[in-house]
Amino acid sequence: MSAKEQVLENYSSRVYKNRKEHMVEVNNNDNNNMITANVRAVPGIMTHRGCCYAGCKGVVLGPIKDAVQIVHGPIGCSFYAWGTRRHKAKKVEDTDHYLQYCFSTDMQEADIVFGGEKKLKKAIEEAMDIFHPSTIFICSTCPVGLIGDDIHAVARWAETEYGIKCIAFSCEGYKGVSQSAGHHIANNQLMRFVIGEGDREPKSKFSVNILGEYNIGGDGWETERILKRIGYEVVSVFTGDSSIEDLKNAHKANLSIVQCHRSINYIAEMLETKYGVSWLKGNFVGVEATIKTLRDIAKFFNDPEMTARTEDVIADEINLIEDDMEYYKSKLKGKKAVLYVGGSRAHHYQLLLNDLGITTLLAGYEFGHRDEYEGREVIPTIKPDADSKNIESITVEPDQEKYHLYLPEEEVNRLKEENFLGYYGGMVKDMKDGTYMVDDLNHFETEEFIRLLKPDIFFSGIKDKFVAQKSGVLSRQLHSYDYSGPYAGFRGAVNFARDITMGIYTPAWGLTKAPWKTTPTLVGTLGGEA
Ligand code: CFM
Ligand code: HCA
Repeated sequence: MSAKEQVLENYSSRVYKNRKEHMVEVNNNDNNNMITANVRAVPGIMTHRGCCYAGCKGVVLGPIKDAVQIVHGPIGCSFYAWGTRRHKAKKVEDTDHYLQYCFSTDMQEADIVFGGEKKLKKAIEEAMDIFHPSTIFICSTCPVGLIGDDIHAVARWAETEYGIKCIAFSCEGYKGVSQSAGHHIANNQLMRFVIGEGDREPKSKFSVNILGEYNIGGDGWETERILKRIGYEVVSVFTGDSSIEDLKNAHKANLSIVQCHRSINYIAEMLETKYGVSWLKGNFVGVEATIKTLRDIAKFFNDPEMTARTEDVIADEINLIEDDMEYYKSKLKGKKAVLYVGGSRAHHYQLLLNDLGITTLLAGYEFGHRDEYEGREVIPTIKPDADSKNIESITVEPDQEKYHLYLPEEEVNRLKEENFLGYYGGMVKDMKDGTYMVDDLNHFETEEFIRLLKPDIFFSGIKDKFVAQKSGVLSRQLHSYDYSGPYAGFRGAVNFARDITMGIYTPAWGLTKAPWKTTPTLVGTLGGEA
């Protein structure tokens, strides 16, 4: 019986029927790797997903450094979002910087009963008095939607009262089925109220946006370093180490490079429709992946000098890391991994693992949609359900004044047909036959798959980390990088390889034995027997 069948076998027939649709044994030959994703978790199952508020405030908005981001809700939600995601940012002179703060209305029972708008206004007044920000975001948590506070009206009030930009995000935690709904809500509002407002002309025609790069552990800095070294101008990064001013100018770039497709594909698409900015899916995690992405960008700009410069930089960067990578590869070759992360990294990190000779046995997303698993070609076949229909989807029209194309339209269309522009092939095409994709891997399945597949390392987040460790298996966090990083680009690959090698050669977890396995922790008699 396959590992998948062995895990499923434990379920009641109703849960079996549900969960089997979320597990695929990869077979790229018969081309049928259909998976169920972006639907509700089974009630009562210990899912490792997060909420809509986490996806909006925590993920997409969180890294924007110069907006005061007020969380309207009980304090717990704010505490949770206070620096835990490790989206790094540098203070820049003459730009506000609020990332070290945590702004909350600290809703109490009385606010829930009598309404919280007054308290929200008070919080804005206080923020204005102390910090004088030019931008305020208001983010809703669950109770705000339940009691019906009108945060959008409060935002309009703040704009008139103080002459600032104030944007409200109705990202109540319960919306949708995961963090994914929150990405969409954040994308919509940034498109409505930020992107397109700037008039800063790029200095170079080789101008790019990096979309879906949140600078976790400094990844975005390494990506930018490489791009700038080649000669690209980075107009905006969504949203790692970003400022509102940068984001306002995103429409001025000639190309968007999409790192995390799940969290930002809405903006990538809308930037193209409204302003003509083409996008291509890149990936700066993994040495080979980084090289491919750089060559793809050069192919888009189609300039002999930039192409040559790209090759020079690649050669030089490789030269600097080659020996280290070879050494770590000699230590790691043949090891086996399982990856379970949000919506992108379970794919991207497989490529870095390949560079090091590590095989992936199972990979899954908490909230990726079918396109992240199977590729964008399946999008037309995805049936919207009640949960996805609840999330607003906005449409944009070409902006007569600001629309611009770098390549002629026919060329753009040709490159789209080639699946070069505007395409993401998903994770499955990079996976070997016989390996597993599991969507919304829950606590029980984590334990079971670890027992059956016996990986050398389990990559995930804080909620599942301890499941692995208690099973005696090394765990590394692919969200927070366990306080290390950067892991992106050339230098990041070496950091990653070093951290993994340290972990694998410190097999502490496998050497420990749970105390109850050696001495009974409960002593007594049952039915008269010891
Ligand atoms: Fe994109 Fe992300 Fe991810 Fe994501 Fe996240 Fe994250 Fe993640 Mo944690 S935006 S989908 S919502 S790459 S916070 S930086 S690590 S789950 S795999
Ligand atoms: C989130 C944020 C998170 C959580 C990480 C984890 C992050 O989804 O709410 O579970 O360890 O990267 O900080 O994904």
